[in-house]
Amino acid sequence: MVFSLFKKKSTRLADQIEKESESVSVDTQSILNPVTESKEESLYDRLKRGLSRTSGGLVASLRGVFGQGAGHEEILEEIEAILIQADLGVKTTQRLLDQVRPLVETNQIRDSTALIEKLRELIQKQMSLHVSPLKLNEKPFSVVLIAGINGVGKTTTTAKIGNLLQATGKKCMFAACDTFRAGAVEQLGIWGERLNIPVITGSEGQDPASVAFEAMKKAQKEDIDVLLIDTAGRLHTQKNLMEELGKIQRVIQKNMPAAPHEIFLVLDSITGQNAVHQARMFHEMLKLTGLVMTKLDGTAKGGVVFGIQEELGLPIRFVGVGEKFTDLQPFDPQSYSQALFEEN
Ligand SMILES: Nc1nc2c(ncn2[C@@H]2O[C@H](COP(=O)(O)OP(=O)(O)OP(=O)(O)O)[C@@H](O)[C@H]2O)c(=O)[nH]1
Ligand SMILES: [Mg+2]
Repeated sequence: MVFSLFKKKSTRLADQIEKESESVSVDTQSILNPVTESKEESLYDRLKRGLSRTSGGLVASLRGVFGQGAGHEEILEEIEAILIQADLGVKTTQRLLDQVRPLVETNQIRDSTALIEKLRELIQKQMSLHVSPLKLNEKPFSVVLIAGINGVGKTTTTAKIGNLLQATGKKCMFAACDTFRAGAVEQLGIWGERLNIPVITGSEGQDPASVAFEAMKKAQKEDIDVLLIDTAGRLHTQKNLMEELGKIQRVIQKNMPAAPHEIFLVLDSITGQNAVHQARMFHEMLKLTGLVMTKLDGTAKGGVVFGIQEELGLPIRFVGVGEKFTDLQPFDPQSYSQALFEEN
């Protein structure tokens, strides 16, 4: 059944979505060129604001590294501690240090400005290696599967991606495959209504794979460009969750062997390095094509975005930098590395 009108709305959620929807002003150009735009608050400004808790501490600490009389070893140890503090991860930090060490030891880097610029450059270069185009132009339509554990921001991210794509002229459809919780279906339904994006739903407890199957048929019939499938984050056990996702994936593939074209894992940045473990678990099951890091605005450990990409070799596709509707943006290594070291 296609989600239509909600007679009885969960008012708090509806109010919240209404509030967010009011501030929707998606600029098509900025989706295509996220780096260069400058409107009232550009994408970059929003990213900078989202990352300010991380960059504030990171830059202030790095500024203090070249104190009077500090020896090379002392300086390098301090840099190491600061990068780990920002949650870049131990291995990733080591790799950065290996590149910075000879420059510090030969005095090619002897002040914090040069150090920060070098770190920024290395992070940008490294992250750019993983950039690859999204498969969202597939025929007859593209299928995007959104997975992740409980509460990381899957449903909100599904809606936000739908909105971004819609602004670039793509006709979208949502499939609410979290049938475990009645509220989950309703939540996506409200987003669909607000964004004018059809939502395929099932009844509570219905096999989510059958909802995905129905959505595939509807998407074909209704000439949809991108079908976005929201899934459950919590089931009775983790094993159940993985099996359910596997089943959804098989049903989609049976319908269209090349699909899902994109499989995104949504990760809450606040989880820090634990996200690496989550990503490994999901990657094993689903063969992920990319990651979405949410809630960068709520953490002082925004370095985790770099750490995770380095650990897993998976591209970051989008980042969430706030609860507002416009606070999701395509990931761009240059903006990220710049915002990470921005003076507040
Ligand atoms: N600050 C902030 N909050 C976010 C962001 N993304 C999502 N949220 C909030 O995180 C909460 C959970 O979001 P949902 O989209 O319901 O998460 P979910 O993964 O679908 O949750 P389950 O379906 O219960 O597994 C909501 O309050 C969102 O507004 C973000 O980038 N920043
Ligand atoms: Mg959800």
